Amino acid sequence: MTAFKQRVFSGVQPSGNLTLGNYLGAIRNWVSLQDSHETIFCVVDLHAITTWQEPDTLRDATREVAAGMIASGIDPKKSIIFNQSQVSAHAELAWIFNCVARMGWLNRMTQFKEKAGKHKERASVGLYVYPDLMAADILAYQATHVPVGADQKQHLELTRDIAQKFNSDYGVDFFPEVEPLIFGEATRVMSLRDGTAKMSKSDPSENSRINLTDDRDLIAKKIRKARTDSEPLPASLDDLEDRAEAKNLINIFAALSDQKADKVCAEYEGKGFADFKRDLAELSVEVLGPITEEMSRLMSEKTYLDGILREGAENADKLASPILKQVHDIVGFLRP
Ligand code: AQP
Repeated sequence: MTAFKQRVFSGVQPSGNLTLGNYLGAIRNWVSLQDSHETIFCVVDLHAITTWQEPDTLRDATREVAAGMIASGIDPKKSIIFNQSQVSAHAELAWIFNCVARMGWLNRMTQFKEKAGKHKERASVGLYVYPDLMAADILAYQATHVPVGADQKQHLELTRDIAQKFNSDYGVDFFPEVEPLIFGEATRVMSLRDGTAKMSKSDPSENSRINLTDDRDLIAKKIRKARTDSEPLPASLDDLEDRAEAKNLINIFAALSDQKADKVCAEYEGKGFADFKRDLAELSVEVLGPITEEMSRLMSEKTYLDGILREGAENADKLASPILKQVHDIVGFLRP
């Protein structure tokens, strides 16, 4: 008898180059789940267009995210890899969830506030209802576990609220409770220029992030140029509470070397940043170099990547279609 495997869903937006944040906060953690769970990984292009994307760039970025997943160790034989727009259940279920979620819930979402900034009247409606689409991404597969960076925690709480309200509105026990899986020493990787801002694909400053398309020299250069302070490193992470940039670099070092952040601190106690940055640059190049090189090789194999995405979409659709049909029946949509 085959043991029951819990279903995992997660995604990345093709809204720019993959960053070290996407890698450490999300993709890297997906790899180890492939053997123990049924895993579905999605390039969420419907999410990407909540802010305007140039169409050809979006197509390239979609392949690039798929290449990044595969180069990081996601195995298309073990996991479903596809792009969201190819499986219509996502958009259809998102509409139903737009009618389940409450305006008050969405008004509390900090990501919308951060991304829309002072100009929320000019933000797209899509950006506002983004969390409803995210709930649909997960629940279209009745997935129960979602490995993400810490920034997505609030959206996952909303997913739980939507699932609960749907179940209670229609008197069913249909959508499962979703668990966020947030792990590693770098659950929130910060900008290399400002330790209080999240490292993000769409930050206008290239030096704020490491892209998985950067070559070895550029990775090392960005680490060397990362903002720090003039104090020596302390013995423990607790002593870095007011030194956001230093804390971020320690967390990155810890995540890349699979160590606890406190251990890294202890190792560099009393030293200045010159030594530490030299070692971090070396470590980053050692870990990321093979991934960025494999990604760039895969990008020259468009037919292969498109084949993976096509097959992934077919398999994803086979899982989501019957679930969506049941949702239609529950809601009362006539299927004559
Ligand atoms: N800085 C980060 N630290 C840790 N995890 C992160 N993630 C993103 N940035 C960091 C995680 O990566 C996964 C995919 O994120 P996404 O592409 O769907 O959207 P995002 O969180 O909005 O990422 P970006 O890079 O900031 O994109 P833009 O600039 O387009 O908005 C998620 O699991 C996320 O937690």
